[in-house]
Amino acid sequence: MFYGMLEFKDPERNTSRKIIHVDMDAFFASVEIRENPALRGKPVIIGRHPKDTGGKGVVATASYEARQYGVHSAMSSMEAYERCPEGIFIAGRYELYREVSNQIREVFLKYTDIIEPLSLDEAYLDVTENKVEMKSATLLARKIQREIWLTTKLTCSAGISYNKFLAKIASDFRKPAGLTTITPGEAECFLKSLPIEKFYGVGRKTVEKMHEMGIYCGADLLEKSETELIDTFGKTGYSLYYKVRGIDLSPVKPNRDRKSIGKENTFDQILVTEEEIASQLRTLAEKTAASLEKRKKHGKTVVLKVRYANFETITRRKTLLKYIHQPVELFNEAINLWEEIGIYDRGIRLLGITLTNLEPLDYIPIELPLWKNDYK
Ligand code: DCP
Ligand code: CA
Ligand code: CA
Repeated sequence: MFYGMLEFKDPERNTSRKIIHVDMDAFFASVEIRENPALRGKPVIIGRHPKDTGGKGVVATASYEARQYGVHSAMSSMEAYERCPEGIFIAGRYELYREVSNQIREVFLKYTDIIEPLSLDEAYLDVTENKVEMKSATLLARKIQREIWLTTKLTCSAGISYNKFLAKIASDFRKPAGLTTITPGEAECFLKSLPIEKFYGVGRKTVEKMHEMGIYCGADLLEKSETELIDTFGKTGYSLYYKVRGIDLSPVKPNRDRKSIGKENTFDQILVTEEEIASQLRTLAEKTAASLEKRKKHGKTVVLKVRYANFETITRRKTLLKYIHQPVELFNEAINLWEEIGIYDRGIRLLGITLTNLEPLDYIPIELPLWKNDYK
């Protein structure tokens, strides 16, 4: 590819990775049916009844029975009601769905740490290297499916391939409780016959435009040149040119953990006395500690933030030799930093305590010889 004087090497197919995409079946609806088995086999619609909302509101999802009436996600509840008057409308319980989402994540974590959630009910897993040293990603996916069933009593569908794009399409291929593997050898044929609206990342507008151009499936897309696709669809066109050739090099990106945890507080009344400051720092230390506790983290760099009455803001930080997380430890370090600043006669409008350099609470650092720690 050429951009003026710059030349980029075209991406090549890399089939060495093993990627699984897992997606729960009719997620919110299945959770509700599990909670109330009387709903099984019935058309369940997740969303408030239009009668209760004055006709407003949309459908989050629907059981497969309700889908037979043409009800689907993002449809207005009113329309869903018209299509399926006997539908059972249930307001969503997101707390509960989040809980289930955490449970499936725990299952994934048994097999790999390289997990990229796309939403509450789906994730990509890179299992090229995995914690159980299984060679077959297909067998591993089956194991994960079974384990999700045993822990949540919910079904999911899995797609397995050598890149994210194919894995995602594969998980959608047989639903519910499906399992589809697309091998490097099968990819070309699979993509050729795939309808254009099934290409992940192709929105409704793009589909319309594709149809106008006579593109209905992968085989039609294959005939278009890279330039034409870029000219018409920009970045999407560029990426589709390669995807339809079975090339998608994007890595599974684990959601990076938060880099720091802390609390700050702006005061309605400017603080002037040492006692007030100490008492506020104590409160902040407690809140920060509570947050650390919740996320099961400890850290070894403490940051104190001070904003004076005139809005001048300073921060002071200190990296410790050991990890801390207790309120009293945080408070002591914050007070030390405060005393280091050593200006006691200015009003303060904001204080903040933050801990960075975080690690999981159960992480035991390897003790380095002292000389290596010296310059911290
Ligand atoms: N969701 C939503 N609004 C949407 C789409 C989805 O609130 N417009 C919620 C409800 C779904 C969950 O996200 O249960 C997962 O979305 P999916 O698109 O994966 O749909 P389902 O899991 O419900 O069904 P499928 O079996 O087709 O995956
Ligand atoms: Ca789903
Ligand atoms: Ca999903």
